[in-house]
Amino acid sequence: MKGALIGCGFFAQNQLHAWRDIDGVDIVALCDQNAERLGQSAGDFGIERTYADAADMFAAGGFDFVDIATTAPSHLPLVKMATDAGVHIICQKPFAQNLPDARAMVAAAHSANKTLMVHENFRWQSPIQAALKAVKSGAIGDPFFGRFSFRSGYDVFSGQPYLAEGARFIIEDLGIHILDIARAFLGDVSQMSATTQRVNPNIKGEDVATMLLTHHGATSVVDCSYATRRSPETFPQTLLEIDGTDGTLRLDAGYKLTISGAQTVVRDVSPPVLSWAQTPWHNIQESVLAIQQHFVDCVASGRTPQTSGADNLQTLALVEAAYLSAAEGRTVSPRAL
Ligand code: NAD
Ligand code: 89Y
Repeated sequence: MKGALIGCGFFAQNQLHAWRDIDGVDIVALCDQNAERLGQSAGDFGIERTYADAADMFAAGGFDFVDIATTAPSHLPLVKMATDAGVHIICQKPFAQNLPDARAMVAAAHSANKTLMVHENFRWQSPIQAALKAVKSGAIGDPFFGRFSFRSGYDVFSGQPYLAEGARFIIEDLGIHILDIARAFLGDVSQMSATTQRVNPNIKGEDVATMLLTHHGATSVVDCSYATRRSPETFPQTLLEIDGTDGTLRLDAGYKLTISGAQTVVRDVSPPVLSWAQTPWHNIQESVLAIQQHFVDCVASGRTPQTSGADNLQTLALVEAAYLSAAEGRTVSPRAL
């Protein structure tokens, strides 16, 4: 399978490493408006075809899928170019800046009969997968409560300076992953209420968000903070507490998974550090390999990916619902958005 990648920035380096690790995939072309980044990635990964303009890359063709690794404002035009060119698409999160754009991308891929998957990778982290497997196997009975918690003081702004500049920050950038994890465990959401705070005076958006979600038969709390200085620093771990009718599951700091059912079992579910990974990012980096492998498997077999564009509309609706709830001080139904 031949691929092309657009956006050779901070995170795309992980994606390029992961593509290199996947059997049967060859990235044959790269695109970035920034000549320096384009040249650096082309050199590092030995990719000869480079383009400053995505339209030129699609016109030249010669690839089966495109990996869109740019930030959200460019996703709609790039996805439309890809569907016009008749290639499959994997696109970074946040999928879109608003629901109408996201729906337009899903419709375009549907009309072109091409796979459109969102690179929503946090649920693919191996500690999260271990916990999901346990809950889905019935180890704690029927879950009725979840807490999905990401609290850190890690400086994400040095690698991703744009995160300090937008009117929206933690829900759109990071909370989106944790909301998706909540959906993976407890299903879709009928009601959302949220509060937001900005603690760091040097950024524009909110860096703390606390969200209460109603699922079918369960309630959850999704709490996110980039203003939490604590020891141990847990970036980029998502901590879990799930209560079920027959027991409880905890994923604690240091990737310690405790399942208390008929007996209590404690496991170390630390993710491996891949050859190209750096701690503490290794957890995220391993999930990049896992989600990209899932994309390849789905395209090859014609299956719909777990985090397809259509599925991701539900996660994006939670993001919009959280901002609306926080702004208006009321409970919001994501289905009405
Ligand atoms: P970045 O700004 O470092 O890189 C984006 C690159 O895209 C830049 O080099 C820019 O020149 C290029 N670009 C933008 N529009 C373009 C266009 N139309 N044509 C060609 N090139 C274009 O950003 P980043 O930090 O790498 O983030 C990219 C995306 O990845 C964001 O949406 C971010 O939220 C996401 N991200 C995801 C994870 C994750 O775990 N899934 C982690 C970090 C970042
Ligand atoms: O951009 C974010 C993401 O998707 O995962 C972590 C991150 O890099 C900073 O919050």
